Amino acid sequence: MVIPKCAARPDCTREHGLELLYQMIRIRRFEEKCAELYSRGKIRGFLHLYIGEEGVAVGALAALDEDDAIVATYREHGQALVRGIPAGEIMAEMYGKANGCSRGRGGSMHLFDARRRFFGGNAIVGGGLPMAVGLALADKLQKRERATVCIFGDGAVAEGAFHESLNLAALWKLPVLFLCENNLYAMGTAIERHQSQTDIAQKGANYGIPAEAVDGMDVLAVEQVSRLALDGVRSGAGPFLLEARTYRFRAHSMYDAELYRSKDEVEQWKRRDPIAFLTARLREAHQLSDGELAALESRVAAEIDEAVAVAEGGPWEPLADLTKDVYTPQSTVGAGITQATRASRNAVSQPQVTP
Ligand SMILES: Cc1ncc(C[n+]2csc(CCOP(=O)(O)OP(=O)(O)O)c2C)c(N)n1
Ligand SMILES: [Mg+2]
Repeated sequence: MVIPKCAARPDCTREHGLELLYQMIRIRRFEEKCAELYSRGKIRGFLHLYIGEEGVAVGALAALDEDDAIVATYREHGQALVRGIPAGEIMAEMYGKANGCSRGRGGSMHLFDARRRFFGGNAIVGGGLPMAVGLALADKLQKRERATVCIFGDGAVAEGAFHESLNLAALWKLPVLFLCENNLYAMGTAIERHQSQTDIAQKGANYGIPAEAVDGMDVLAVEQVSRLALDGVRSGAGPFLLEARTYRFRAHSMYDAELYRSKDEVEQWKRRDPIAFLTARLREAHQLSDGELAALESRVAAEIDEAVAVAEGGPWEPLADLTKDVYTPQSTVGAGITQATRASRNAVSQPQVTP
């Protein structure tokens, strides 16, 4: 039997091309729903959307094996979905429900699933890098042939943890793929305003780490270069630094006046939408019909409806468990606090600042 090739990249099948498209649409629609639920007060706290950057998560994670580890940032809904955490568990976590993947204790920024080797969801910029190095060190010491992909933003490159982590990973030849999602901004700070060298891939050379920059709006290119990078990482050659050049179409967090960039710049990048890009390439090659695209969208819509139902129907953590897993002697935490006070403290109002 001849397996049809994906017209957009001859070394992959048409089926694989459609799978990549499906995963990107899943992320996009899931997050659009999150934005809507946030406006309705169902999701509270912080919410950082990945819309526009889907090609990076989908491309890079397609190159991973099941037992490879992922360490991500607070902009991690897409990575969590692609890794296979059920959408309902992710949505329930967004709601803060006890059936969420972090039992409702983490929320949007702290999706976590150790069984699936998804180690966050980390709110601290650069905080995931040393963790990834630790995970990879454990694998190396225990002679397990697996890799860790460590995802971080351009803002993390300004942190000491970035340099310390690359140094040790290179020195100890650890199996880490450092994946920088360079979306050109760290909150409202453009990369030119926080980096003396804006070509992030070049920073690998300081540590003797091979590095590459890739168009993050092209999922096929991201997957291809991630596979090559991981071949080296798994062979014992040590870490790899991959810079994916991408762009977020939305604000940093849910609300941000976006005074740091022009509307025209955003529109220019929207023309390079990773979903539209792959859709167009598949359609030009007659590998995706209107009916197939519609079927794909309805499959995604059904999954999201189901996820919302799981979140809506999920239980709240009982008040009695409020201090569970809090490492302070029980007696000093609850003393003198009435049930009513606890309940009002629990009902946190919308934060005014971005973390
Ligand atoms: C150590 C630390 N410093 C500052 C912050 C506040 N903060 C939250 S997100 C952010 C910007 C990070 O930008 P980047 O790493 O490029 O990721 P992006 O949001 O663009 O995906 C900052 C400074 C933080 N969370 N942690
Ligand atoms: Mg950034």
